[in-house]
Amino acid sequence: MGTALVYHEDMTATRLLWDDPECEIERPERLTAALDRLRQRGLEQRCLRLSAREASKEELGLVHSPEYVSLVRKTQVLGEEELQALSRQFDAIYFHPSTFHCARLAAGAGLQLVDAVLTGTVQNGLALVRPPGHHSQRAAANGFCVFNNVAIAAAHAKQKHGLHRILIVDWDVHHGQGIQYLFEDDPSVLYFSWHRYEHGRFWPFLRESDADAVGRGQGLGFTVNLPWNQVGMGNADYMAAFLHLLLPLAFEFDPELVLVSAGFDSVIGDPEGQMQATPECFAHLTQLLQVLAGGRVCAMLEGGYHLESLAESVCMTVQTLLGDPAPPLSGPMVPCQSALESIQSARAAQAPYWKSLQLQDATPVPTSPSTHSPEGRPPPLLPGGPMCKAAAPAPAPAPSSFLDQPCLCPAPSVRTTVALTAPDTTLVLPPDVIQQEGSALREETEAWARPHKSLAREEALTALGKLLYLLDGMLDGQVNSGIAATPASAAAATLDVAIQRGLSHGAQRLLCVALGQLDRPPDLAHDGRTLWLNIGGKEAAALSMFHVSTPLPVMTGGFLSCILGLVLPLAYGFQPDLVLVALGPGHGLQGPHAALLSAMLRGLAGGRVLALLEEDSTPQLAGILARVLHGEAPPSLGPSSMASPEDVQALMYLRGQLEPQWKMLQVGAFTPQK
Ligand code: X5A
Ligand code: ZN
Repeated sequence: MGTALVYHEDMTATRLLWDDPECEIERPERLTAALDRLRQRGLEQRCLRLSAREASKEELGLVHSPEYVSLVRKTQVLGEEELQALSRQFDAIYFHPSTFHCARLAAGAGLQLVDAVLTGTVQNGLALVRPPGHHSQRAAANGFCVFNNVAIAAAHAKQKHGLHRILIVDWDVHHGQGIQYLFEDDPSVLYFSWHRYEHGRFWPFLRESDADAVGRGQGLGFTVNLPWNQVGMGNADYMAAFLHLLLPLAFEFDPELVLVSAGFDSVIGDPEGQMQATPECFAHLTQLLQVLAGGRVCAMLEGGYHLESLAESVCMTVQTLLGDPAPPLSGPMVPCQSALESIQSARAAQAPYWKSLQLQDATPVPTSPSTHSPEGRPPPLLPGGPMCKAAAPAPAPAPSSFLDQPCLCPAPSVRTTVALTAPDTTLVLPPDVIQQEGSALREETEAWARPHKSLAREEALTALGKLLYLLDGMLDGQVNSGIAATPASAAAATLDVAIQRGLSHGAQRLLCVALGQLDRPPDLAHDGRTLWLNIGGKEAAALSMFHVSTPLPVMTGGFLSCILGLVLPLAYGFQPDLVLVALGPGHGLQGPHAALLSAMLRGLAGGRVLALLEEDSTPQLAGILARVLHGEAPPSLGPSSMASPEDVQALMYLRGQLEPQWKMLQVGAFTPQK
């Protein structure tokens, strides 16, 4: 449905007119650098370009006092001396004769974006604005911010569009205390912010930036602060924060709209943040947010002072909003101790208000699940063979070693290919290519099928031929993702062949998520090249770190914690370059659940995901999966039920078994007793 890019050149006008080392980083080039890079990448041209308008006095009045708005209006006619004197009345602020105009455009840009998304003109978008907004308060400018762009947009979405639940994700490296103050008692706005804190020793030095500030009155639990107490937080830390803190709450909240205070001073290279996360991380954060609110995501620029990193991160965000798959994350996916402590303390502070956090943090890790094997003892973890270390903290081969292989080049010309037998689906593959007696593909298909009795029938053989054709397209980099069908009786064998074929044709690490009754192929080596994850097994079991089975959670809440707390941490830790998702016999997944799982797995392997369905799946299921793999937002699941005690038990058991090897599973660290 499209992505809006809201901008106005006039917003480059405001600038610092005197000497002030604290404020000099907030420069006009921030906007031009971001926009130039978007053009270079051809991303700007793919967006719906909207020219920003000024917010009205009434619109500014949604969050600011009339006196404050007129004070800012008066700066238009002040001389440099007076501007400087007024600026000194606020913390980290400069005024310029153009400030009022720019700040009204910045707020107006956010309003236009929200209107475009909520009227269905576009699916999502980014407002590239200056000055930023999240520090500004009802009657105060603060931290380069004059009007609170995101807060105004949220108030407008409530007032003009009648929304009841808005999620604000503030990934800027500073605490958006302005947004926090404006909505602290408002349960219709869930505000999440992570920020450099260093136990209160970092600007803006506020006690209320800590994890125990959780909102007040009706708004208790609707302010979520994640203070970083050390610099150097990286991709694994940010991903862990989303998987283990933000997303469980966000799904439970079930927002109608997601606003992002998109500051990029949290990226590597930024002088303010001193963090380590790479620009690609913002593609992943964006993609994770796109599964909420039916994909209605409005991002607005806040900070970001390293021009190169800023431009690159803005491109990653826009590219992802446009539906392109996220580039794989680099570096070992191991959150640091300090990050884990922060995440744990935020979870503990929020637990009284969120049922998605309650059971898990209250349940002691069992040594054996109640549902486990009749012998009563779980099988020991196998060491995992020679490649075991590949997925351990210091991966060898390093992820980058496979990223430059030709079969893995990004952005294939075809994003999603569909190979289904149903007549009403777009069939990209000519059937005769596969069926032709003596054709190369036919012969190869027959050779792969020979060891499998279930693949002897013509229908099974034809389906396998199509799947192999599609898989080859993916491995060659011509096609990004795909969806294929197979007769139910041939599902296991077809999956087996797909795995072997993937591994022998260029995939270094293959993640297979098998739903329903699909056994791990018997001859699959424990060499660390395949991570086998079965959802729908009889019991929770980790036969090795690469062979995990868990029952299908009965409740939606359990399904969500299974994805966020198990599947994605394992998947991100494994760093596959090919993902197979198979909906096998008795998978029991409803369309929206299957769509959500597939949408989230798209974050792996550069979106190189092949979904395998049973032939008699409904056209609706095939359709929804094809759309999601293509980059469309999955439908929202609605308010989620609580996980059942059995669901939680299975998850906690597996976490206990697997945490030593898969560090992304860690939800928190125990703070040493003082
Ligand atoms: C929007 C933003 C930072 C202010 C830092 C003052 N403001 N030291 O990133
Ligand atoms: Zn900032």
